[in-house]
Amino acid sequence: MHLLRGLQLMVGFSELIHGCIQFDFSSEVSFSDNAQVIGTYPGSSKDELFGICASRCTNDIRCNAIDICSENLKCKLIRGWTPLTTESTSEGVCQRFQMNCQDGYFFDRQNESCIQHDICDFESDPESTCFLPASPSSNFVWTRKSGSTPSSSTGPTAAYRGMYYKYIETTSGSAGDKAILQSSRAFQVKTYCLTMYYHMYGATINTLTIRTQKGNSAAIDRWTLSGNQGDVWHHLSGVNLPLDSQTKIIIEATKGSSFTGDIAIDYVELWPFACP
Ligand SMILES: [Ca+2]
Repeated sequence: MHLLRGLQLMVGFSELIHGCIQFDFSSEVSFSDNAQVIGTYPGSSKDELFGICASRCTNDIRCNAIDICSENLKCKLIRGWTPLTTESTSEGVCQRFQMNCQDGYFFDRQNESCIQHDICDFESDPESTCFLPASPSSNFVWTRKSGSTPSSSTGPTAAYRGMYYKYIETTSGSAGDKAILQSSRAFQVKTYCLTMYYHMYGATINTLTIRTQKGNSAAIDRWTLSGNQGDVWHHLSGVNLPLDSQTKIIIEATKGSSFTGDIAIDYVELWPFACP
């Protein structure tokens, strides 16, 4: 039944495109597949919605699925892989279309191919797919944790996504100690975009830094934040990282003066293009 409806929608969809680049979807995904919404666009008619979604999805590499919601005249551009947030879509309200890509891959429309991007969600140990293992030169450690950190008044009470995150436990160690995650693979010569979630809650939070280092030359800070940011996960929406085969990514947390300095990160993604 889904297949038949999908075919009917594909035919209807082609007819509805008015002056937009054709959106060449391959299948309808099931409504039980949740996905991260990256934007919503209202329209004045259903015809217009298809046009908006087609052109947006053709030009936006982050999008590999769309919802057409005729009842409230909205289209939603969504990432069609592992869920990040639960979206309240119900059958009969929204029609969802998606390119055929495996989990963890997204569809590069310009090159018409599925591309993998890097994710560290810290859900498994060891995590063979994570591009940011601990650096052997660290004098302090990132600890993988589920639930609250041991001390009150600092650290998260749960992962941002899934069960596990990584954090620095600041009950032991000395102020200024640095815990380092360092990329372990070679990159192409281009600018990548790094996104992640961070939690910096406590009276003696020190500093979280993202930097790049080419070979043995001096590292370059690309993003840094210090001090208490409240008891909440924040989204780092994108840091541009010019990379190549010789350049490493470093994520470094520095310990503060007391036990109320726990810094945590979760769901680090590296996209093979500059931040939009
Ligand atoms: Ca996680």
